[in-house]
Amino acid sequence: MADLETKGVVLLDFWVSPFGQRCRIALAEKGVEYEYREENLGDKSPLLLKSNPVHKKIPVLIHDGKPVCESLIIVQYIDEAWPDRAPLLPAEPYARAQARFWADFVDKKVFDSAKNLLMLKGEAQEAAKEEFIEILRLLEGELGDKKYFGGDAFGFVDIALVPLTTWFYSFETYAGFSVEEAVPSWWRGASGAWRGQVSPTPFTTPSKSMSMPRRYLDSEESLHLRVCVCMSICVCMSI
Ligand SMILES: N[C@@H](CCC(=O)N[C@@H](CS)C(=O)NCC(=O)O)C(=O)O
Repeated sequence: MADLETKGVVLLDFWVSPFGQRCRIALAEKGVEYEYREENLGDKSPLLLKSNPVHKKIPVLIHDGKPVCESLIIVQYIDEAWPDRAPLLPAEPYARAQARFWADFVDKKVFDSAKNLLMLKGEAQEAAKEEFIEILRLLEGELGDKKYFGGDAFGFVDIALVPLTTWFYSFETYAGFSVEEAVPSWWRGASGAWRGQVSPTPFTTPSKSMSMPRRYLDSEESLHLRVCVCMSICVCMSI
């Protein structure tokens, strides 16, 4: 059994975690072979507790025995550790800083606002909905006419955001709004690019939700249910 002394790449993950999906997408983009280890978040493995003693959360990437924690830091690490293929961050320092800014924005704003959408009710939920739509509009403005956030190539900000869009159907259903109506150009642009470029077969969550690159998902069965379960787990355990 592999442990922290093992050579190679191990990903401690939870199959529907959007944070874990970021790491899986980055590893797939780079063509890195790795061992996937599913964690039971209700009964965390000694390896997870040892590798991420501060937050005790997945994902954790263990590379040649050295653990790296926090999904955005893991994606940047993957980009630097395997630099020869599919650059995820731009080379130019200012463009790199901008990419980090927007990925951080996705973490701080999209995720936190989404939690409010699911947890608040009545007027407070209405306010959360307005805030969420405003956040999507800011992202829409940053995307502009570009195919991906970084330009022509799928990259760091796309990886930060794509897994969270698989939750959009749940948000829409729960909070009663339509992302497509609220930010139509972003819907057409970003989701179209992700569908067309990243996945040959569009993966669509039930109804009209945003697409998720299919090759990065295990199965399309009951995605909505799984997303809700994961969302509940993530929300419940981080508040
Ligand atoms: N900021 C972290 C968030 C990771 C996270 O929230 N992971 C959840 C699963 S989706 C987790 O491990 N929860 C278990 C816990 O909080 O005890 C990242 O980007 O990696």
